[in-house]
Amino acid sequence: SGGGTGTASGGQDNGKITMGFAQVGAESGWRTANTKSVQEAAKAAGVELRFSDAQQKQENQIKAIRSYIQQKVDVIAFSPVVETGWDAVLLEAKRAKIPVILTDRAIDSDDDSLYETFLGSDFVEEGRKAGQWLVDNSQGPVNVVELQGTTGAAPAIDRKKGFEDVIGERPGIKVVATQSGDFTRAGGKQVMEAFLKSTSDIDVVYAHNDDMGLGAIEAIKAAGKKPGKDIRIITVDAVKDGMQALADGEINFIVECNPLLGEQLMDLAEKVVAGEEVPKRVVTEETTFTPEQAKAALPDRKY
Ligand code: GYE
Repeated sequence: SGGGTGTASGGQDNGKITMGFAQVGAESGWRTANTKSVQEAAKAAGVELRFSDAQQKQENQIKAIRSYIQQKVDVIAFSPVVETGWDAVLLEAKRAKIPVILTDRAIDSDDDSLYETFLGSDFVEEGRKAGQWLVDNSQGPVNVVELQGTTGAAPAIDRKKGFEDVIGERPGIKVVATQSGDFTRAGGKQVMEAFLKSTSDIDVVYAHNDDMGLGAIEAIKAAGKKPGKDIRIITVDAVKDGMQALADGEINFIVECNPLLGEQLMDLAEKVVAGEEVPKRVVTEETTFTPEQAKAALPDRKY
């Protein structure tokens, strides 16, 4: 278990590392690409992967982690649905000497001994990039509606914050309505429909992911308006469907968030299980895309 690669662990025979991975769900194109990346990288690294899908519910994730502890896996990796409420179960893992790696999303806890490392994006920075594009590409008053990710999730909290920090420099740019669309296409569509009814003069949609932006596009079209023109759209992720909409001019700007974390995760897991030191924080590298850049990138886009 945690301390080494010996045969003492119930989770392994034949020297293979066993990883319990508690995934958030299958809410978005990003998540699907992330799951595939983790599964493929485990295979390539010879890591035995036990995989669970929490359907965006923290209680399911806690159950999955408890079951990995019982199974005495060598390492637990998970992408926390929400930021808070993890101390108890992570303390159980710690007592069982099973190291924990946070991937993609962080937790909010005073005790950073509850995990070895956190691999993932800088979501505040992503929000800042979205805000900066808007500041650089608008004049006069701008009414923004915001489609937030899952309530309490690190990317929702941080992407909101980063965006607000930057647009705060420009008193004319205002978020006039904000609500969670749960990172799903259906959620984005539903919330946008409501916004279109309740809010006149929407200039810009800021969606915390591509899927919600794509849902908003459907709602905007159904209301007889042109996405990308009558209402400009900024999203985060840069999955294929988002990039296609960007190339087609229906989205105006996308901030990239890289879901291909599998290889780095397996690397970190091997080191942690071998008792080697790893950095407490590993930030993934990301860029941004305009329509022209999306057209150029699309042919080679892997997800
Ligand atoms: O942006 C969104 C997904 O945690 C970074 O979760 C991830 C986010 C991603 O549902 O599409």
